[in-house]
Amino acid sequence: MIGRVIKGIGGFYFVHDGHDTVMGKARGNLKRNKDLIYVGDIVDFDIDDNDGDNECVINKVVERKNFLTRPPVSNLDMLVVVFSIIEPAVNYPVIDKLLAGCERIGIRPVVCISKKDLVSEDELKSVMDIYSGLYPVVSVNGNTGEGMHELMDIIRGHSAALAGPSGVGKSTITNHLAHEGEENVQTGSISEKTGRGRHTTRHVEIFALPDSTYLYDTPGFTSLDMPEMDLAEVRTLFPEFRALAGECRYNNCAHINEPDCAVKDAVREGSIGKTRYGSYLMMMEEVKKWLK
Ligand SMILES: Nc1nc2c(ncn2[C@@H]2O[C@H](COP(=O)(O)OP(=O)(O)O)[C@@H](O)[C@H]2O)c(=O)[nH]1
Ligand SMILES: [Mg+2]
Ligand SMILES: [Zn+2]
Repeated sequence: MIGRVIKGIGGFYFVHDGHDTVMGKARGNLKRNKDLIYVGDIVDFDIDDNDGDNECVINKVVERKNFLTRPPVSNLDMLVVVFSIIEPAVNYPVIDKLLAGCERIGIRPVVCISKKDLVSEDELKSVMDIYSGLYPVVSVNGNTGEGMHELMDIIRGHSAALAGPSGVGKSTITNHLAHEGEENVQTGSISEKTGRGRHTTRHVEIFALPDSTYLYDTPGFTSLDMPEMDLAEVRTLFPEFRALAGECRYNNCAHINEPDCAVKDAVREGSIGKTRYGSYLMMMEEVKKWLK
């Protein structure tokens, strides 16, 4: 049978087969390599009829679509990049780097603006407009649950994790989404179920939600590993720059000092966000430093 590993504790794995969760161990030959099974792995398993604690035995890990090492998870379809506009104030380079990291790894990013109750409609719209042509954008209020169904509809049928700075409301959103499909939305009851505090997520664990939706509950990551990259790769991670390919005077335009640059024109006209371009320049500087 085929299932997804949704939790691992001390050599035991919890495998969700689409309906139920069974607990078991890896077959002997799988165990020899350390860390061979990641939370998120799709595995081939058998139900173990022998007496004992095991309900299943894992035969094999299906080839991973992708994996991250910090936190260690695999097979993510989507990353929901969460940030508030104030409290805490948005840090565009941090957000844009997460989005660029998704582009690089091949994970679909979703932009989620939290704490919409703290800003005016106009302010919210101006930030949503920066991203709305690029990625799915949703705004949410963790106090009222506003926007949570919309976010659920975006991730439905996919495996998704929340990322973003601490304090922006990721745990609050997780609590809402984990109860999608239930009659009464009750913040805080995740901790009742799992017996741990809301703010003390230490292990990665996946919530199996309705409609084959898997929500990865991680300690929260604020950045993605960005291993060696050359300068020319940075501009490929901005979809709005890619859309203008061939429109700059120079084919290999870095969109910085070159004349007749379509990207700089778009920034001037406002069709590319100033903050997006600012994040690009910052990433270019960082890569230059690594290359030295
Ligand atoms: N005003 C407001 N506060 C929120 C909202 N969502 C979460 N918070 C508060 O922001 C704080 C941080 O939330 P938390 O979910 O722990 O953020 P995390 O660090 O990203 O997991 C908590 O005090 C929440 O009650 C929201 O939509 N509006
Ligand atoms: Mg949290
Ligand atoms: Zn250019």
